[in-house]
Amino acid sequence: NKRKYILAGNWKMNKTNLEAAEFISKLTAKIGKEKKFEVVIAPTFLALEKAVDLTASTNINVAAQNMHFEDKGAFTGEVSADMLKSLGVNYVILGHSERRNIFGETDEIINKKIKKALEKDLTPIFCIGEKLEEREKDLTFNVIEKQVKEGLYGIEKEDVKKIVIAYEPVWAIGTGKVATPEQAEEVHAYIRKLLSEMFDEDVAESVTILYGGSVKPENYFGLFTKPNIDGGLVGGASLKESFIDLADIMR
Ligand code: G2H
Repeated sequence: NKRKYILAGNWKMNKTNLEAAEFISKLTAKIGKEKKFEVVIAPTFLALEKAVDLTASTNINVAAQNMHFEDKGAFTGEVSADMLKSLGVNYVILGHSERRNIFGETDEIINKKIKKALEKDLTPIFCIGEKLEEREKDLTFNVIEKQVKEGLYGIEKEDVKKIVIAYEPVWAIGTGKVATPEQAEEVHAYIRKLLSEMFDEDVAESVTILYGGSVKPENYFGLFTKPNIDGGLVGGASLKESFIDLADIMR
C-alpha cells in the first residue's frame, strides 16, 4: 500500500533537557537512516529545539505533545502552532487520552486543534480510543465513531489524507495490558471503513493508522504485521533502548 509507516515515541512528561539530549544522541547513533519507515519522537516542549537540532541529519522527525488552537493571545501556559513550526517541529500529537481524561479536552477542542495544525502545515497525530468500561459494554465502535466524526468534522478530504491517526485503547495505556493484534486490527479496519464512508476509499487507504498502548519489542511484531496497522505510538518503551529495538523490528 501507499501509506507511510511510522514509529513514534511519546515521551509524555519525562526527561529533562540534558536527559533528552543524551538519549537523542544514543538514538541517532543507531537509527534514523531507515527508508522503509519514519521515526518520530515527541519530547516535552522544552526539549523540542534541542531535539530538532540533534536530529537534523537523520530521518527522525520531532513532534510536540500538544498545542493550542488559537494563533496567539491571552492563553496562559499554552503554545501555538507557529511557535512549534518556528522551531522546525513537523508533527503534533493531538487528543491523547491523557489530554482528554486528565485535562478535559473534548472532541470539539481536538477538532479545532487538528484544523489549526493542518492550516499551519503541522502533521497531526490524532489519538482516539475507548475506555475499559466502554469496551466491556460493547461500545468500542460507537466511541471510535464519535471521536473520528467529531475530530474530523469540517475537514476537507485532501487534508484528512495528511493526518496520522493513532488508535490507543485507554485500558492498554501504560498498564502493560496490550491489545491483541486481532483486537487492534479489528478497530483499525473499522476506522478505515469509517473513513471510506465519511470521505472515500482513497482517503481510507491513504491515512496512516498507528497502534498505541503498552507497545514494546516483545509484543510489537504481531501488531505490526497486521494489514491495517501502519506502525506504533509508543510511550514507556520509547524512553529507553527498547525504542531502538522496535526500530530494528521495523527494519
Ligand atoms: C499510549 C502510549 C503512548 P504506553 O499513551 O502514547 O503509552 O506505551 O506507555 O502505553
